Amino acid sequence: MTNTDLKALELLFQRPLEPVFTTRDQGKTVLELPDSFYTDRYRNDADDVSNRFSQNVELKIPIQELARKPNLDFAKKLSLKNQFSLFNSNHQDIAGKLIQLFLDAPNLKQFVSLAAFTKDRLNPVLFQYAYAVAIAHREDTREVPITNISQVFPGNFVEPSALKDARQEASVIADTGNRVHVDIPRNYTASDREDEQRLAYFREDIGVNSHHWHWHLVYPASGPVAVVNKDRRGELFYYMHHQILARYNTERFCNNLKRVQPLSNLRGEIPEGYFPKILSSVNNRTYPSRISNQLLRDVDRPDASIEIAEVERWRDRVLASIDQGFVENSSGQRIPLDEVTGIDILGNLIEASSTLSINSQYYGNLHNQGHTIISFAHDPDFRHLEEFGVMGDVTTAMRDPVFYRWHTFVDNIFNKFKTLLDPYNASQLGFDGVSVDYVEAKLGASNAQANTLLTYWQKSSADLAAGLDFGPSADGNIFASFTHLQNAPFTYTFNVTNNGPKRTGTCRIFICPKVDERNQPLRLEEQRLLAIEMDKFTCELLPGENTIRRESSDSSVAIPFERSFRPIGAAYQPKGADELARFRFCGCGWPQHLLLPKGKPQGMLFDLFVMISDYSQDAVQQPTNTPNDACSTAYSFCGLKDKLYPDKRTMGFPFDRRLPNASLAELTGAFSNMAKTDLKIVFSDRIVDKA
Ligand code: CUO
Repeated sequence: MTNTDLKALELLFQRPLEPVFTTRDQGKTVLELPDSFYTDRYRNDADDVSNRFSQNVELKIPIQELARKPNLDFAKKLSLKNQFSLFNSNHQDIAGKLIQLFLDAPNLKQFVSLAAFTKDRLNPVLFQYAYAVAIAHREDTREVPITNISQVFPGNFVEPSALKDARQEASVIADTGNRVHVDIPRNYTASDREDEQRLAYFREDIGVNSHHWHWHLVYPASGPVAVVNKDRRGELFYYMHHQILARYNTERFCNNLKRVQPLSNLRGEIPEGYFPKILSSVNNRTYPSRISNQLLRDVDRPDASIEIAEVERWRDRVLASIDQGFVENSSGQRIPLDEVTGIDILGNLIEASSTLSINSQYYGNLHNQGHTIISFAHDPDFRHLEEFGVMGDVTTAMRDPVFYRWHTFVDNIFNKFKTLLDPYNASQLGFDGVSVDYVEAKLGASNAQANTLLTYWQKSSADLAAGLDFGPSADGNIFASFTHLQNAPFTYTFNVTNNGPKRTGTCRIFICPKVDERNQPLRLEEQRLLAIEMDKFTCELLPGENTIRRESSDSSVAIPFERSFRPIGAAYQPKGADELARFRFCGCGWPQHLLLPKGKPQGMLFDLFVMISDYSQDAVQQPTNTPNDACSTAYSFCGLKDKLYPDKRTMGFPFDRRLPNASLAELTGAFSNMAKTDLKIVFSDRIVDKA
């Protein structure tokens, strides 16, 4: 990146808790601030401080004076040491204003100045969030890569003793190349006395949590309309979280646990306790824990107040609206919940997006306030001066078993709406003259057996340096090793006969578990709610026989490990324009290493389901002049940047609605454009070191 302004923006992701004048970019670069930028703490020593940090640097980037200093009073309610929560309406509001302020900066230089000026005056997590949203949405910052959140605030993702080791390693061993990898322990949050611990590898996976953070970053619920009002965002809120639950429930079957029970009763005890043992960067305390069998109570604190009865009232109103088939806006107008837009309306209203909800006064703030009540269960009236637990933070919420219980409650509301719609009919499901004759999924090895896939543990490492503040010198890489589930890459092959002219189809691949945790067969209605989207892509069908091949690594759901944990320093950045474009906003996507559920050592059976639908009914006309987006591989959950969602069917099609047949076999028997085969996932309990 030759433009020093863009470089400065990139550097502001580094060392989030250090003052903005300290060296960045491995000690090579410093931002030269106007005197008026120094906070009161350093103002009298501004010369000293700036001289001290500008010795021996290779590059000084001058920061322009601000034309007008912003009034930051709107953010006062959130102190620099408070925890910041996207589920908290006050915090959402503050973030919305800050994003608007960033977007309003008239040019790149003034945006850089504004960011440098505000950074040390605002809560650092708030700053990093709003800053990342602004970078993602400003026209002039398209080339700035957004640092992965696990690197900005590593404490939210890993066991804190690993960070201590990392700091020590960095202070003792000057040469980055000689530093050992710091090991993040496995299974550190509970013992196997706790059944839920069997899923810890999924809940506490760094890639899973960073995906979830990234999704909420791409689809904020409040803020400037231009940022919030993205194509089908409410529907995508439903679908992305629905898919997380399908995966989680299937993962539970693999570990002999039953499906998640929805948290429908906010008056009962929550049997699942959770002790996160991770550190919040802003106050250097571990996130509060929740004991087993905790009762939820009304929250009445300076930073949040919500009564359980209010949430129940919102829930009842939403459910009643679904039964009636319409919602009412604030002027009492009835808006039908139809089969195309109904789910999008409900998604924004239930989440709730204060900017997009059709009537936030009446339908309230159901999903977010659920997060809030649960996250303060340990100290609802602030008598112990404790902050929220992991459920209050999008970077950490998925670690807690109760996340899945709350989201199952939310998902059941969406599913209820979908279940009331008519089942799909033959004209919606079929594709005349197209027949899928054969499907298989196979590992790469030449002697591999078709339809037997493999999972195992893998030990990988990622660079956590960006977020390590006050290291000995502003340098270097800190590699942390951790163990995660992995799957061996595989290839799908389908044989398709096209008894018509050349045409285009959309190939949709799902896997559905066949049996539950007790080995009892699942009905189609259960399978459809557990269907896991694996991939979706368009395919050209020539007249006659076609063979379609697709690699698991090309999945429209997932992003590669390397993209989740890429190093982002100048030395790593690609030169070519296309390559550089890839470097942009591309961190959203399900982690490829969790593409397949774990399976079982003896093998676990799934239905591999393939459907080719008629592209002429699926295609979406993108508005002209949208910039070419180089990272569109994970669009199923994340959409395309600055574009319409590229599939006209409702998300999850054909499993989002009831189906006209009694079983999956009957369905694929009735429609030639669908096929299924038995697929076995075998888990091998060994740890493979990443080469
Ligand atoms: Cu993603 Cu509840 O929406 O965490």
